[in-house]
Amino acid sequence: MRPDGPRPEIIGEDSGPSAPFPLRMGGKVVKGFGRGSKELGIPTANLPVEGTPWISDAKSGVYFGWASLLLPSDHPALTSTKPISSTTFPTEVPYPSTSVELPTEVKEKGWRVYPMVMSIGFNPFYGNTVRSAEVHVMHGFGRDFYGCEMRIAIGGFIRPEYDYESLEKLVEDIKEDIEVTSRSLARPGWSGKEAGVDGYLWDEAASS
Ligand code: ADP
Ligand code: RBF
Ligand code: MG
Repeated sequence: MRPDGPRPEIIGEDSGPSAPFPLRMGGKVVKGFGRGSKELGIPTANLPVEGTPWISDAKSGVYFGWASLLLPSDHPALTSTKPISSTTFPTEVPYPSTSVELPTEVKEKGWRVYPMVMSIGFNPFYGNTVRSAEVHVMHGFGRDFYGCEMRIAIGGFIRPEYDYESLEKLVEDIKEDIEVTSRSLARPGWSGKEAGVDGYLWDEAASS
């Protein structure tokens, strides 16, 4: 169960992530258990965990950092300028953005980079038997992006996963996770290269 009491408001050193972070993984967004957005109002893009060497040794819990997506040219997120919330409830801290401008040809291909908060583990509240990696992208999309290529650079660990007495308590903590992520990534050392915002996120190796 979750311990009572206040949580840290910000994670990590001001100068940026500390080893072993940033940790990276990527893959195509797959179908999950189908209860993220519907039950919680917080959609999570599930990533296959096979092929990520460090994941079996990673502590289960909540992590934060940056996520990239290769969106199809007709996806509303590429053209819409109106900001929409990524959740069905308001969060109090504005979403940060990267300090790195993506190369023009990378943007033209459809790559975008957003802040993210994610869970790696077994979802004790639901008692899953397989380990999952699910990413809540902090951006309002207006449409699903199943099958799209996603890359992530994890900057740090927020907290272990807990079981909760109710769904409301779980959602309350996830809201806090989103705000902690916004505050943490808003610092200068957390939005550029040292935080893993580099060519890995837009598949530079493949295009050069
Ligand atoms: P599933 O159980 O299949 O993962 P979810 O209810 O968790 O279903 O919804 C996840 C899907 O919602 C993602 O795969 C993606 O296509 C879509 N989606 C829309 N907005 C977001 C967002 N901000 N973050 C993550 N996924 C999102
Ligand atoms: N599930 C849990 O059972 N316990 C948790 O502490 C927990 N924390 C989460 C934190 C974040 C930021 C996110 C995105 C998900 C978390 N989940 C947690 C997973 C949640 O149960 C899951 O998204 C839904 O079950 C949909 O698969
Ligand atoms: Mg999901």
